[in-house]
Amino acid sequence: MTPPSTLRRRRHGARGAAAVAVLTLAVTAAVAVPAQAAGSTLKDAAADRGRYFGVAIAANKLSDSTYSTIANREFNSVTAENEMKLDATEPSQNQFNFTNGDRIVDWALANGKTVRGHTLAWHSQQPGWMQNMSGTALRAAMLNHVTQVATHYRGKIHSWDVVNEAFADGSSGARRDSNLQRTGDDWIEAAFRAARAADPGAKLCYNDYNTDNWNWEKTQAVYSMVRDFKARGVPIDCVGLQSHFNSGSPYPSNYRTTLSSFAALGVDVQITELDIEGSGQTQAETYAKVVADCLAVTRCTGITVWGLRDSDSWRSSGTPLLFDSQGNKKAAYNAVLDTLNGGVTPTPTQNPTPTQNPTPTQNPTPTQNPTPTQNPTPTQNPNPGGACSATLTVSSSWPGGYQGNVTVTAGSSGISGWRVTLPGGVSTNNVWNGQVSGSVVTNAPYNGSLGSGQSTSFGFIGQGNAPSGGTLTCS
Ligand code: G2I
Repeated sequence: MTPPSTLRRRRHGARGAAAVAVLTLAVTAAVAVPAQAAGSTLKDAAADRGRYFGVAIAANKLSDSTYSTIANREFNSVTAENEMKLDATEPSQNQFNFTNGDRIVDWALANGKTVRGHTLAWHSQQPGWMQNMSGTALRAAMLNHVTQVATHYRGKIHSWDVVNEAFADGSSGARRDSNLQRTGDDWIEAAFRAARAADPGAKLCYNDYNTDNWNWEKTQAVYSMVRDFKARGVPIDCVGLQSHFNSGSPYPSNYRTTLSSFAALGVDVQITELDIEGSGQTQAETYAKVVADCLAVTRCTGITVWGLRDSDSWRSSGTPLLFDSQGNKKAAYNAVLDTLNGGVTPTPTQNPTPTQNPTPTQNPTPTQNPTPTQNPTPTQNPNPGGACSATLTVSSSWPGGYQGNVTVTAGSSGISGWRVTLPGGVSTNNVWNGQVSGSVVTNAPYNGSLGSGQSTSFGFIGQGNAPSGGTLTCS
């Protein structure tokens, strides 16, 4: 891993050279000031890559100066961890309380940060009066809540989690049963339409957990809903992947495929509640992989960590955050910063059991997806001695089109670039994580270098009938 100081020296050098050509006297200032500022905090390093870096914060901790100093120094986006939820904002029907939500929004805007709104409609954290409602009365109350809260914050919210966690865990691919769901399947799109009407400037997101592994039914179910919304003109702009990772619900090796697949639907992807249980280098490496995956997908526009210090986490015993309980930077912090600065491009290690999710601790009902119907288990590298090998899977199809995903795996010598020939008859000009010319796809600038046995992947939208999957020519 390249130490941050080395990276900063490299950045100084590049900027200094440009400055020399303009005005020698300005070199010292041009080198020292902007280069030191850029890339030395999470927010600056992320901004250099066109992303935001956010944190979930609690209003009552803003008076803790260690907390507010770090939050202000490192992050340029904030999410209210609890203060904008339904029970907080509408404790009695039609009587709204924005006191704590406003404290966070005011602090954020005063300090030049954007705000993610969390959340307008959710089965959980409902006030008592709403928990007891059903049918048309509940539908009307939910829409009134969406309208009133989004109107109150109009113009101040970058992205709203309009609907949170509406799909069931497990392999059903069904909606989660809830009082909101029982008002009719169209409750989600109704909420999105109400949010758009109330705040046309905010990006509107669907947000969920256990939607990180591309092979899981829950991921596929959310993907199908978003595709349907886009096809029918329901106003959705983004998908939030919460990404709470631990040993029971680990970072999946196909995470980048999930990000790029959602993005290919024409929505932004945001990592909205990132935390990774663990410690030391193992935790740091997983954080680096998540960041590298987001950077590899143009429409992955930002990352939010779900809390500041380990002691602030909803899972504090798992020490899942970037700062320790005293506010010191952890190895995970350095890994994230290095990756944002371009120092690390880890290739995800293969998950030995990509379709299993043994016992995710966050879930009331652990997710099992023993029989993913859409995406066969990635095949082993059939050609370990060659330069590279490539396998095609078709992850979904619809009348007139399909989505293909190709995993490229380096042979035992490693490679510095790759070239994959798509099957005859495939027609596409829509490829991500690769560059297409006719039927040949070559690596993108950032994913050509693969060490021995390492893999990367690219995706494409094809027209017509889907080809059968299998091995492709790779050189
Ligand atoms: O559960 C983790 C997150 C999953 N996705 C949606 C998020 O909204 C959710 O956040 C957590 C907060 O981190 C917790 O802080 O949501 C929990 C339930 O809304 C939050 O827990 C609540 C406790 O249930 C309350 O008893 C407590 O008063 O936190 C409150 C403030 O500490």
